[in-house]
Amino acid sequence: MNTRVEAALNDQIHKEGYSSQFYLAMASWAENHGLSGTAQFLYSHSDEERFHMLKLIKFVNERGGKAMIQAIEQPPIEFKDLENVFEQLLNHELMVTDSINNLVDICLQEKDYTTHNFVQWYVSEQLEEEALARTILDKLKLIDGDKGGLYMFDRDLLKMITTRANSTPADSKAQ
Ligand code: OFO
Repeated sequence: MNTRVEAALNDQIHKEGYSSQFYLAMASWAENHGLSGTAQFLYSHSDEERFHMLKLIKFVNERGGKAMIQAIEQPPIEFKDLENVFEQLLNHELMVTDSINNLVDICLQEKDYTTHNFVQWYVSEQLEEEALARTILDKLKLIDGDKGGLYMFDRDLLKMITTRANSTPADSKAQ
């Protein structure tokens, strides 16, 4: 495997692993604040990020490279409020999108069209994840801290897990 592509894929493995831990920390925060629907949504999002990481690990190893399992830094424990949770989630996804775009660039520069093809799955996934985070943030801004609104928001996030599970590519549900 091209060493530059391998290094970029390993960097992405680390980022997906961190995403999983970051959303796990958010889920735990939500659970401790009585937001059980939000917590379940974030637990499930954390599982998806782990799947993204595993998919990369398997790809690297199957193509003759060596997937590196690196230490993951401590995610935040406290969040100001629910809006802050989803602001951080959106900003994180924007950073991940930049990283995926960089990976696409490297594949093209190194003429690694197989990896380029593989990475397209992540390009589409990022589009979905950014759109979802923006939709959720818009809802929270509308609610503007209203308790009744937050109650309904929390309940609606539970429904979103089911909708997403039914619309996610089949292989992303395998884990
Ligand atoms: Fe892996 O898509 Fe979010 O980070």
